[in-house]
Amino acid sequence: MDVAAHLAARAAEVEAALDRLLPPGETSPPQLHQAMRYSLEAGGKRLRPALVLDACACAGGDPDTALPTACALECIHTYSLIHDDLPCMDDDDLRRGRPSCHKQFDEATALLAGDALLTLAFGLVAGNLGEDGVTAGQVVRVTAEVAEAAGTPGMVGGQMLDLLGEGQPPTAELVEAIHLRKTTALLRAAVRCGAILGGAGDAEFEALSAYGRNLGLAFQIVDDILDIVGDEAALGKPVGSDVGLAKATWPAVHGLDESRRYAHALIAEAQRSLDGFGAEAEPLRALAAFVEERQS
Ligand code: GRG
Repeated sequence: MDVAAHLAARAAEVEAALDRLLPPGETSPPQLHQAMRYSLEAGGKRLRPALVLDACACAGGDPDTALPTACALECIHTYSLIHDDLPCMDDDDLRRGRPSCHKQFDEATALLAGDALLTLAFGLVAGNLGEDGVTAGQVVRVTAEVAEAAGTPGMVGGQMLDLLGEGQPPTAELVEAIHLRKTTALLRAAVRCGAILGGAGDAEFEALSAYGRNLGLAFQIVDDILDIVGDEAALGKPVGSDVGLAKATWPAVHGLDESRRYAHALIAEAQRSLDGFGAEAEPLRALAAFVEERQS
C-alpha cells in the first residue's frame, strides 16, 4: 500500500471536515478564530485522525461516521502544539514550517486558541452522535477515552513531568512515563476511539489497543531520534531543541542505536497485534511501518 497517498487522502477528508466544523475565520472575535484555523491549516501529517478512521474501518465500521471524532483528535493535538510552543513551555518560534501561533498572533491569542480547540474537540465528539448508526453509548465511551488521554493521566500530566524533568539527569523510568503520557496516550486513544465507533468486539478492541500503545511509544522514540539526526526543513521545526533544553529523551538514556532497535521492536509488536485481522487492517499496517521510517 502507498502509505503517503493513503495519508494524503485521509488528510484531505479531515481537512475538508475541519473546514466545515470550525467556526469561520470572520466569526467574532475574528483574531481568535483565525488563530485556531491558522494552526490547524498549517498542515501536519494528520496521523491521529487517520488512526481514528483506519481503526474504525478495521473494526468493520464506516470511517465516514467517525470523521467528527477524527477532527476532535486533530484539534486536541493542535492545541497541544500551540501551548507547547509558548515561551513558558518549549519556546519554539517555528511549527509545521511556519511561525508558531504566538509568533504569528500573540501569546494571549495563542493561549486562547489552544483553549478553544480543546473545548471544541469535546463538542465535536458529542456531535458524533448525529452520524449514522452511532449510539450514545459509543459517544460516552469515546468521551471518556479522549478525556483520559488528553488530561492529567495522559498528555497534560506527561507535559508536566517533561517540564519538571528538564535539566535533571533522565532515568529510564522517567522517560518512559513521560512518553507514555505525553504522546502515546493520545495516539492510543485515537485507535481506541476508532475501534469503539467501528463496533469492535472485546478481543478486537484489546488487539487494536495494544497496536495503538506500541505504535504510540515508537512514534515518540522516533521523534526523539529525529530531534538528533533529522532534517530541519523536512521536520518544519528546529532540531536539537531536546538537547538544548536537556530533556528526558529515549536516546539520552539508552543511546541512539538502542533507541532505533527498540522502536523497531515496538513496531514489530504493533504489527503482530493485527495478525487476527485481514485486508481491513492494511492501512494500519502501513501506518505502523510509516511511523518507524518517517523523516518528518
Ligand atoms: C501543552 C498540554 C500540552 C501538551 C503538550 C504533545 C505535547 C504535549 C507537546 C507537543 C510537542 C512535541 C514535540 C511532542 C512530541 C511528539 C509530538 C507530539 C510531535 C508532533 O506530532 P506530529 O509529528 O506533528 O504528529 P504533525 O505536525 O505532523 O501533526
